[in-house]
Amino acid sequence: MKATLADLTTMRIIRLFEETIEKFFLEGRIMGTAHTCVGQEGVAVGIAAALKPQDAMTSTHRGHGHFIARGADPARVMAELFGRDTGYSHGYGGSQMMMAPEIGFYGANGITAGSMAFAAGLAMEAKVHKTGRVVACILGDGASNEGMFHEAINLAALWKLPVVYIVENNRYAMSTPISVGLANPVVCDRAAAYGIPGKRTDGNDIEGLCAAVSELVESARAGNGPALLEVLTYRFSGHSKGDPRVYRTREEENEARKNDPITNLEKLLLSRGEATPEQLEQTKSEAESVINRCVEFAENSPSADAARFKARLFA
Ligand SMILES: Cc1ncc(C[n+]2csc(CCOP(=O)(O)OP(=O)(O)O)c2C)c(N)n1
Ligand SMILES: [Mg+2]
Repeated sequence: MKATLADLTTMRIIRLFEETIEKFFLEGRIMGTAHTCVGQEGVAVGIAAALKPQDAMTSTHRGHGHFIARGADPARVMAELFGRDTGYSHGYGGSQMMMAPEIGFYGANGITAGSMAFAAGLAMEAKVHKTGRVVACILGDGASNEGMFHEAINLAALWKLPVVYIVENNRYAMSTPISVGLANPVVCDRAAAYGIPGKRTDGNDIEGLCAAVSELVESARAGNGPALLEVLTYRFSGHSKGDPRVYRTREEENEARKNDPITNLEKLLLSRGEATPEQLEQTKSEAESVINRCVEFAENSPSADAARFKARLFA
């Protein structure tokens, strides 16, 4: 992949989407909660760019960015958060229960590591029916400590399933830093236990990340079985809405912000002469108008409706 202004726009849309909904939650304009991925936009865009249309992606509780990068209509994602009938789950799922198989997105998932066995199942279907599909299963560093991590990777390795497990190592699981949660902070080392390739890459460099994902995805497609890719990133936002982030310092956050994936891509495009400062600015206004449209669409959509929902389910 050669990153373009379009990738920058997508990353900005994801960031502004997340910042906007965080504000709406705090204002009580939307109910429930959500986990935003501010700072992790490069991971979403880099992974999505490595997948083919027939491939599948599974996500986490922090899934809006993955979903939008995979091609979801951000207006329908917003509508779901507003509890509207036009949302991806007709307003009944919310942030962690959105799915769109028609674009190869097999769901956010509120269960930590919950998508891992599900992804192995999707990969098994691909293998049995020889569809040529590969599954990219995204999980967090915290999820790598769940039993499901080991169960799923063991079976995927044993049966040589076409699935690539991608760990977004954002250094925290809720308030627990990896220094307290991981006996070995290098998550991809665990691949050796199952005899599969394990790699680490930088989530703030979308071209490098995309190349790493592509290599493992194409190897899985060729029949070589699963792999474990660890992506180093950082969530600038709190764990979920209103998190005061007392478990880390503002200095640490400021340090991490020096490696912002959006700024990195801006610098790359400028240095290669592939964008002018004006074009970079224009991506900001494009993202703003997309998000304004999303809010307008969500607000003007009909509320979730039990009768309509039921009729669709049993149609
Ligand atoms: C099985 C299960 N255990 C615990 C939780 C509560 N929980 C929600 S998010 C989270 C932390 C996940 O951390 P990580 O996998 O690193 O993802 P991140 O939040 O950093 O994206 C936990 C423990 C849960 N949702 N499911
Ligand atoms: Mg984490």
